[in-house]
Amino acid sequence: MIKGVIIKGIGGFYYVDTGCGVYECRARGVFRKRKITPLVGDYAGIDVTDENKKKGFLKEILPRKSFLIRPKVANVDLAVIVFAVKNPQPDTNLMDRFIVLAAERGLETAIVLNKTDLDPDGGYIPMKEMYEKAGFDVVCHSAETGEGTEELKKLFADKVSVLAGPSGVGKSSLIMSLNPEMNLETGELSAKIERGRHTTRHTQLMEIFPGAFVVDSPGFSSLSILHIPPEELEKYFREFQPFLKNCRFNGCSHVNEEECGIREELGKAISEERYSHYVKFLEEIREERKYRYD
Ligand SMILES: Nc1nc2c(ncn2[C@@H]2O[C@H](COP(=O)(O)OP(=O)(O)OP(=O)(O)O)[C@@H](O)[C@H]2O)c(=O)[nH]1
Ligand SMILES: [Mg+2]
Ligand SMILES: [Zn+2]
Repeated sequence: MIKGVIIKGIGGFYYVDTGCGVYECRARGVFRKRKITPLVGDYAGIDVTDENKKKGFLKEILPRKSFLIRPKVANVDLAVIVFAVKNPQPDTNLMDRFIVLAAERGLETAIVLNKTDLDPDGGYIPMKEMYEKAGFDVVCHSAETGEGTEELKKLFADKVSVLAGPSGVGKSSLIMSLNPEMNLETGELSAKIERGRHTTRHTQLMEIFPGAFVVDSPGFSSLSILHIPPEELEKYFREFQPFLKNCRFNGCSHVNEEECGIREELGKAISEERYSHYVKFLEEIREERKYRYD
């Protein structure tokens, strides 16, 4: 048996990079029985069945350090959330959902505001400042002008990162701007809407420069946070953390309780916009739980 990392999974085949080539592998039935779905980013043991044709079988998946559901990927260190400053318009509600999910999975998070060339007046600066104030690294990038390329190289160095964000924000283009040899398919937004599908159709792991492993994945337009217990939501808003101790009541939900440390910081250390998403998410989660009988 030899070991490698799953870089792609398509049509029942898993492509495993062992460092001595990429092997096309089928999964043994044992995975189905144990209800394990191999993911991009998984470290796997394989049995080679044909060395010349580079074919084999997946034999085992090594324990995972982390995994994300959207996109489906294992063992990443950093989630990089990519939004365009324009075309398509940024949606901070969706951005905050992704931030919550990545935090819940224990992943580091960074934000890229892409296509800055489309807004030379810098209308996105308040959004950048809002996320910086909340404690995130925010890189402004343009594949057109090359702004932010060096900062991105630093961000991706010596780790496994996943790019996540809506369709058309320029995730694949961003990878190509760092390494044109990657040869990924990119597509116009209008063409995507006409065809009703994403340009990137498969999640794929690649080494874009030595030591910098990046996962490109299809964009998403919605994300569910309903599985998160309501009392845990506050943990995933990082700027809330220093002020939780100031709430008068144990189990304060920070919505309408008196003497709430979070609401005292509104418009100060905590932005109204991020807080309004916290309240929305909490309502959604509570609403969903009303109809549960467990
Ligand atoms: N003006 C401008 N256009 C860009 C930039 N980056 C990407 N684009 C364009 O935006 C469109 C979408 O880019 P993609 O890289 O395919 O977007 P994606 O996020 O990979 O989309 P999916 O694969 O569908 O999730 C393409 O027409 C790109 O040429 C940028 O920095 N500036
Ligand atoms: Mg893409
Ligand atoms: Zn409170």
